[in-house]
Amino acid sequence: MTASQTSTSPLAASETSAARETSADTLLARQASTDPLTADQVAKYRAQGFLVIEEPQISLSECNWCRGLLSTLIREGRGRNEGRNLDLGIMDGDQFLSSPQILQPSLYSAELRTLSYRPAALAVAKQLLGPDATFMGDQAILKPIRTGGPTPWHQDEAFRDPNFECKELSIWIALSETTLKSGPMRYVPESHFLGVLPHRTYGKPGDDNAIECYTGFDAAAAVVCPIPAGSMIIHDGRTVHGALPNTSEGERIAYILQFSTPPVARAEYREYPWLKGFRKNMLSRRADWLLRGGIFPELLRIIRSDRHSHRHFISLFVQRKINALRNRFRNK
Ligand SMILES: O=C(O)CCC(=O)C(=O)O
Repeated sequence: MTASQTSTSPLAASETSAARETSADTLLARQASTDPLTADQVAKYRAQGFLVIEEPQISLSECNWCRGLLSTLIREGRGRNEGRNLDLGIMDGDQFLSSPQILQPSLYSAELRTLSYRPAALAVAKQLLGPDATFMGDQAILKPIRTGGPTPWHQDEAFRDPNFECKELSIWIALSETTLKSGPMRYVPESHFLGVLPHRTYGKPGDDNAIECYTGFDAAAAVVCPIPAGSMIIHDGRTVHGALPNTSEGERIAYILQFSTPPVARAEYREYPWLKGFRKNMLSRRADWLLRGGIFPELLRIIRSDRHSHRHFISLFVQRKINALRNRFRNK
């Protein structure tokens, strides 16, 4: 599907609203239950560090609507200057295996917040992380037909500021069927008990937008998880996971919702060496954009967003400043 063939046409929009009415009933039913997961599912998640929900939770028409929105945002390069539209791809000989990604797409398309599964996703997060859990952000990863690159092994927590602690989880939603050939997710069971493992940067030389966990776990124990469109996988922030390349004739798009408890500053200073120099190009684009006045639309977007509650956002900001001061004195 090209950017101009997405669900923005009136026909597609009316199909979408009909489907969304149907999913509203499902939504009401879900909201009635505060604990969406069964005790068995919770036990499995806690034991393995991930949980596959095979039964589609989102209708096909809603998947198509969401896929259309996200692939347009990715292809139009929305958020590129802000450092939110990047590629996790790598060179394979002469060929670039691409994996374009957009971070925080709901900042650019508020419609995404109306996804029928959103309230249920928050309820899942509260059930697994506790009542303080809030929405941390969203992202989408597209693996193009035949040349979609793999996603390297990693733990989500290894991307975070090492001087804060929180519990987090992601809900990985397949917006198209993921088969063994179209870039399915793979998970290393019980790896969430291993702590944060060593990572290194990964990507195109000079444009490494991803990190890779390269030691300390048993890749041979990984479970590959192909799932139908509308189904999802919940994983812990410490579970080692990645995805296979897309060698199929269909595009693979996943929409990922992330939730966390409020981050708390660590008493002891810690560094993640792999974050030094990581995403340098992207971060310098972002710094330029902010300095050239981007700071104003950025603040407006954050104020209007539902990313973390504003209380969490302000407390994180204040704690970061305190931490930076503390580190400056520590280094004197
Ligand atoms: O979709 C992918 O290829 C990777 C997703 C991922 O790593 C995540 O959801 O944490």
